[in-house]
Amino acid sequence: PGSWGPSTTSGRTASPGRQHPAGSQPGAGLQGGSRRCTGRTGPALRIPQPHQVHTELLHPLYRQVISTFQTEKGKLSAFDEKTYLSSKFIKQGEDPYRQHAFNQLESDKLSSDRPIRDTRHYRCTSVHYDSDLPSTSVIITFHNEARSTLLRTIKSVLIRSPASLIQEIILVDDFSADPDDCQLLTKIPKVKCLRNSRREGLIRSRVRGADVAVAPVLTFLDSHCEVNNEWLQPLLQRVKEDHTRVVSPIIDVISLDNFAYLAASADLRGGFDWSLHFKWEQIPIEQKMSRSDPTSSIRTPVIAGGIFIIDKSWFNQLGKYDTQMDIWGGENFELSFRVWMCSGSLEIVPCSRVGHVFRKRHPYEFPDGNALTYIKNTKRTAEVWMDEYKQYYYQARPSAIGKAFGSVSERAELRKNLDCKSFQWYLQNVYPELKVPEKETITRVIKQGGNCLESQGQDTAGNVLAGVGVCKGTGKKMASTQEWVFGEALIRQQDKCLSISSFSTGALVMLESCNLKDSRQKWKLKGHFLQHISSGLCLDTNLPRVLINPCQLDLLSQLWELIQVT
Ligand SMILES: [Mn+2]
Repeated sequence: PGSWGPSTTSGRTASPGRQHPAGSQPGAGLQGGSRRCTGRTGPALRIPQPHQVHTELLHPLYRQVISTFQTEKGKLSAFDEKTYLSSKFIKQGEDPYRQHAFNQLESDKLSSDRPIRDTRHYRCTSVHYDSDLPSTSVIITFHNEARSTLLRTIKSVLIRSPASLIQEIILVDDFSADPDDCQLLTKIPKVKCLRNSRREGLIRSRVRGADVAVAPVLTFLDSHCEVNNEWLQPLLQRVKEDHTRVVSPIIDVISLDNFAYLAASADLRGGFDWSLHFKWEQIPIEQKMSRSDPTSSIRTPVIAGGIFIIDKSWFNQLGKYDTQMDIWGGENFELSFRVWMCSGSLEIVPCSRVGHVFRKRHPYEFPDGNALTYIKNTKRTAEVWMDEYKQYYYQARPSAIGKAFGSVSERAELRKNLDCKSFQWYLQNVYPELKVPEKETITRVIKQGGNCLESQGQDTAGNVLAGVGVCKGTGKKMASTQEWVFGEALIRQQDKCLSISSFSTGALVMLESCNLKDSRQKWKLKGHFLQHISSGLCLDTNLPRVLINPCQLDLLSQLWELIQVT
């Protein structure tokens, strides 16, 4: 469900909704990394054409791959695909976007096993994986998915995974209008179908699927995906090496308009802001610089949530999901915080690629409304996992204040029993890039008689000028050009800070983009002076401009009065 995705290398934006792209990245897959897969022997699991080889001369692993490939193809042909699809083809004259928020006509036109471009970095093809990887149960939940899209998801898994690694594909039909959408697919080998008797949402549906899964590893997959070559082995390898790793592929983009398969940038990880809005963001520059191996995995503070792999016993031990969350949204934060804070880790494995149709809207209804559901789910997350930092969530999402969210005592108990670390630990160790807002944002006016310090627009060189002008407004409502915020030695107006143009006497003072490390922007209040810290010079007036001069007592042009506005 939903929409979460990175931008593609072609520069297209493909992630509306809660998850925004962090800018397109040309040259996907060209970044390096520090991890090297270890402990692997034997050939890569690529499928040669049977007629090209004498199978008796092959390594046993190749022989096995060829034979399973052939039998899977044979078994698949037993399923009456034509009838399954044609009964739900889009009708002439019908809006192809109406039901699914993507172009169903284009999906219906494509074959269920169409080839897609291998979007991995070329070095991925020579990485070797263990021959004894654990098998997985693939869990796909859906609600009224287009048949052609759902079938292509399933077939891509069967065709592009070593058969021995796919234990089963568990479909959880979350009360779709037509039970046959799911039921008929059970004629395909390994495919099982569970149907909810009422709408439960993604979270409870996934837990239901996980509870019946028999393989040691769970793979959660969205219902409008296509997995790419060798997508599964790199993920299972990471989980096999350390069962507390929760791993995601790079999520490529399947166009919602023409179903073209587009490579996503390989330099992105999951991030968020204080309103718990997911976004794709660039890997921090230091990490990027130290990456020498493009096949190595990328630590990520959060996962997008639609596609990931987790060890089944670890999933259970960690408390599965918060099943009081409804329909969709926010569950990825809850899981991500829980994994990190309770001594696991999250990563994106760049040699695994899975395509996903990113949409601009949810194609289905939320019984309680989209916004309210998202607030309930993220509020539960904040209340259980964010400690005192939840204040910043409420500050960023004031509509969550006072909203009902049910009891979280069970989840709080779970956190205690798992002996998880604090959210402060998470911020310091996993996501130091997330800036903590200033504790209080009191705005003030800076007065000199009847005049006020103000920003005065840009000069011809594009600099934002500072100066003094007649105070505008009264009491609680001042002109925004005359309101200032103090904090961390900065005197700030939105993201612009009061800054000296040079360190010499008489230098003009202007506004520049705030930078905590720039000593030109640091000030302190000393009596009635506003003193620039490193030069020791004082803010002075030369109407209508402001500048710095040696501090001089009783000089009215250096006398400032701070008045709190809010
Ligand atoms: Mn989706």
